[in-house]
Amino acid sequence: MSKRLSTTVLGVAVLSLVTFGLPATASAAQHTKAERTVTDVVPAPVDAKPDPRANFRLTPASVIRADRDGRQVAEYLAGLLRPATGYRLPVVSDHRGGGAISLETGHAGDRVGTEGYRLKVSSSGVSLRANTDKGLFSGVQTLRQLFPSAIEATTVQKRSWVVSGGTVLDYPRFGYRSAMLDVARHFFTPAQVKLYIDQIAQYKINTLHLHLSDDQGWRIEIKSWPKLATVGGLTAVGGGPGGYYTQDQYTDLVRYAASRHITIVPEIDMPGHTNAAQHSYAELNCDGKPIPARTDIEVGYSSLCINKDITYTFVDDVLRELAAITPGKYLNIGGDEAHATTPEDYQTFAKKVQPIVAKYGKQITGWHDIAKTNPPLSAVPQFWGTTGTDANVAAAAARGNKILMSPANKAYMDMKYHPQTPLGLSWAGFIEVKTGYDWDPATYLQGVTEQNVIGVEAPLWSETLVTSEHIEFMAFPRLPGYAEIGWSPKDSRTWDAYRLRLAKQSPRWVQQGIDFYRSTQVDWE
Ligand code: IFG
Repeated sequence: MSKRLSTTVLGVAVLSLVTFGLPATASAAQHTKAERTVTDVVPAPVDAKPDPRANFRLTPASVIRADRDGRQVAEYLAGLLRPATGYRLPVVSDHRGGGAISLETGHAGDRVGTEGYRLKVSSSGVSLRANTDKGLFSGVQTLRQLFPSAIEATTVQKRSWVVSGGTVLDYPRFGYRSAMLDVARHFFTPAQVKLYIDQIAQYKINTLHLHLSDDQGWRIEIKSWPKLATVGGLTAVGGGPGGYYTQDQYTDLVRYAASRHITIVPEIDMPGHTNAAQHSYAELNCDGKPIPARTDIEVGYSSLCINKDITYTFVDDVLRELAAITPGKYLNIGGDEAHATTPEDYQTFAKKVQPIVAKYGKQITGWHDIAKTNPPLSAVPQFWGTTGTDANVAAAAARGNKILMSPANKAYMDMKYHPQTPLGLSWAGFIEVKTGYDWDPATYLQGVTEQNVIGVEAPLWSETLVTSEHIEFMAFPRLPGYAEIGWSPKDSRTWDAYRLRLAKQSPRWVQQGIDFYRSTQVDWE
């Protein structure tokens, strides 16, 4: 081969190596363009400053560095990033040089409090600092959204991973940001509940209220009253197979939720919504006679027997066992729709039961109907009305009770989006995405203002929901809006700006396999 020809061949070889070869030197643009910026994040941060010159590229050599207190969150972050990147992303306690995502706890300043964080993304690395691991977890949810949405894929995606540059300083407006799942009307398995936990955790929700008992089903094992689960757990709305959590399964759910920095709040609804319990134990009925199981969706016909001693033995045993496996500070004792309990009996029941919660070291939360019983000041009535006034709730707030806001005509995710929505109910009205977003917990109720509000909850009742797909269709896209209402500064929340950020969330849901409702109010990506 002539010298010139061999030189040409060599030249072509070198050129091709460089262009397609290992040490990628492709144009800088391909590797530094970010899909998102810090101003796209949901919930909207307190302060987000983009810096496109500071994009960070994750590479196979990247590491996640964490101090001891940040290790659990670092491993969680690695678990989020490894599947789609295929990178090793070791979690290390020390690392010299750049290319690291570093998580540090402590000295983040008082302004960010216990749930906030400071995030800085620069071309040399990512720094996330918070006063607690809970704050790091919040920051990781923000960092996650600065990656391309393909990061949510569960299989390796051959592409570059550019994280949008900039700084974020963030902390929540309300400390209690909750979702409720009704596992009583229809039972959802531990795996289904864990899936929902992961879906709500990405929007900084920190509480999951499980509605564990109702007329149609009892869903938690109580060892001193075994038939509650073995009989009361057999049924469900529509006659389905039902189910229940053993105490071990419930404990595992509590642990899983805690690993996502979510606290479980268990609800035993009483004195109404008790048919499953009274079907399981005839002695709980005033006349001691058995009553049939109910699988319809009527409400307000059942009541514990207020003047029987066994009722309070039952309540004490249930709350004692539940408190023992619930590390969170609240037990929810329901209290709604006690239409089969006289007002006097309702008061009698409250006076006997509320001290039992305290005896087991827990604080009360319950539907706002409990406000009329003058509960302890540590109790949190949960507003579920549909009008802007409620004298009992305003009085409770005036006394010093904090109110959890979940007005049914704004926050009930089991409400249909519109009349043709195949799932859900409509007694509180239709809740399109904008309706669910465009309200404020501190101005909804007369006499309940910012300092009276502990936070917001988005309940999802399951009369008409059977599968995880049903849960997802009703929760998405509304749930991120409630998360933003609970987290973001009030004056930075406008529908016109939010709907643009919400649209950019949808590719993540597609990657996560969430079949969300494509509201025409949003120009989905
Ligand atoms: N109201 C009942 C729920 C459920 C709901 C469905 C409360 C507090 C209607 N009580 O909401 O049991 O049936 O939207």
